[in-house]
Amino acid sequence: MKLDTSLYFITDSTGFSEEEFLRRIEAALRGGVTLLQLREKDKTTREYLELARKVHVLTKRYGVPLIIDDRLDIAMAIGAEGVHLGQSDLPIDLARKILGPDKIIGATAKTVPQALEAYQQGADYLGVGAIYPTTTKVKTVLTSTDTLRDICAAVPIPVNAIGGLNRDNIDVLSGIPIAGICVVSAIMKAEDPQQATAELKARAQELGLI
Ligand code: TZP
Ligand code: MG
Repeated sequence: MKLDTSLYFITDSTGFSEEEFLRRIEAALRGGVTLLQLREKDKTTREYLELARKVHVLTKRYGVPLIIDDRLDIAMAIGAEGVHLGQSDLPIDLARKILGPDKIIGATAKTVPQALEAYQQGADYLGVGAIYPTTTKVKTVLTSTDTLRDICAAVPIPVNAIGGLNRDNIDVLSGIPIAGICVVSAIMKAEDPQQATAELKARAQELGLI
């Protein structure tokens, strides 16, 4: 499956029944997300694995690669297309050694040195942020759009902006050569996730971001 980070949906099942969570994921896929990450922080390994299996059935149906946050073992166990690793997770070079050249490895970077290191170790894309404060469960600090721009210039791989982004504020990214945007709440918590996805995509296209 081809890597297209232009509209990258990162999920958060907090507060949803499994049925509603999966329904929202399918709606986002119908709305046009190009990459999907399953991100679970409070589940047991077994729970994470079972949910990943179910989400993978959906993403495969829509031809969208599934990225598993943090957990290489779960990504491998279900045959997911890739894994996303932060600065406290397994180092990118070790993950690459284990996964081989074909799986997608994403990395979080908040500075140019972190971005260069992740790229040199074999990351396929970078997530950079938080651009705005976020209500999503995450330990993060803000990253300026200047740093985002510097990171885009420093590495030849796709760079995505993340953090508090929605249809009404992504104009702040105009003119920065990002490959795409990552969102959680803008889709996950939308009244109509399919429509929210389609509208976000249209806005990002209108601004020339993707
Ligand atoms: N990393 C930096 S900000 C963030 C992550 C995982 C959460 C983004 O969530 P939202 O709801 O799109 O602000
Ligand atoms: Mg992580």
